[in-house]
Amino acid sequence: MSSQVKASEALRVGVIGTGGMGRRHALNLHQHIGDARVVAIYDLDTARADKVAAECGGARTFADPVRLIEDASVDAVVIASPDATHTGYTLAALERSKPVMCEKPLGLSGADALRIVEAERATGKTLVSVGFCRRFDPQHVAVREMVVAKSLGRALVYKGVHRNAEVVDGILAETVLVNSAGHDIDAARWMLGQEVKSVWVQALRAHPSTSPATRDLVLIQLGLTGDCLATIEVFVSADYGYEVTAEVVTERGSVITLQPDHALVRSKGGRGVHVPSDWLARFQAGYVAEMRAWVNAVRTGTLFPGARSEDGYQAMRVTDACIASVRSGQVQRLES
Ligand code: ISE
Repeated sequence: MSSQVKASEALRVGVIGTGGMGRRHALNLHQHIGDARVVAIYDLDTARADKVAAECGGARTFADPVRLIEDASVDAVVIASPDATHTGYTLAALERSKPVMCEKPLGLSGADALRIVEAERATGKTLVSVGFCRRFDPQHVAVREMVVAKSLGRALVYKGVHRNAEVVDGILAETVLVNSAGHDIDAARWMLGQEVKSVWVQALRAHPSTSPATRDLVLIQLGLTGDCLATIEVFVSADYGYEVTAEVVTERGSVITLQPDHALVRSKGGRGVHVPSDWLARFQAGYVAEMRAWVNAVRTGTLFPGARSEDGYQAMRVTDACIASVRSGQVQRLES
């Protein structure tokens, strides 16, 4: 049992950032995880912080995120603020020995994420968990079980498709890689159990209506240490909706995630299923499972079964190489 939390008491969680992801984590903790209580909220937008605090049963709001982290009423912290703040807030939590669930990415670069790995190592404790939610998505878990069991022989190729409906005009390939592709890089590592040894990345502008610098479709090829290959399409202005698939091609077939559809709708001239508009709808089951596993790990003082600081670092280390490749047009090799 963690030193801060007694067996009978709920884990007292502070949430930093109440945008889409932060609010979803706060509400999941409040509504679906009985062993946790949201006791503290911070957001630069104080009106938004007040709203989420009220939705979570009257949590305290803080004017400063570091004051929230160090407050004695907070046992553990969820960081879901903008990407550029993740490293600083996670380091602040480590300085105060507070367990932290940091949304991806763990930093804006491999160097940022490595600072966290080293700071955590200096505490002598495992305090950092990373929000790669696909590790708790039932569809991704089902695919990985077959890959690990080698039910269809050895894995050969990981094929990821990651589509968002729309993003701001002028998005750069570097932003797509740092903010979005980390999920797919982590999923490839996690499903195959291998590390990335080479990357080749290209990017294009999908819509002529966007500004010339826009690169909203990124195509990533990976070479991995177990002689597997991976191809990942990250298309962040796909227009039709939010859709993610992961397929692993094996010696004797392939296994691919299904969409968590609930109904097939027949209407005049057509039959079809709903396509979610964003990740909050698509991965809700995964977010709840991830947060439940994190709360349980912190309360019992056991290892979080999802992504930890090393995984957050590996994702950013590979992302650094992807950025170098998309800029140079060349294959980038990673030191083993
Ligand atoms: C967002 O932060 C996520 O984590 C989503 O899963 C991803 O699809 C989206 O591109 C990111 O911006």
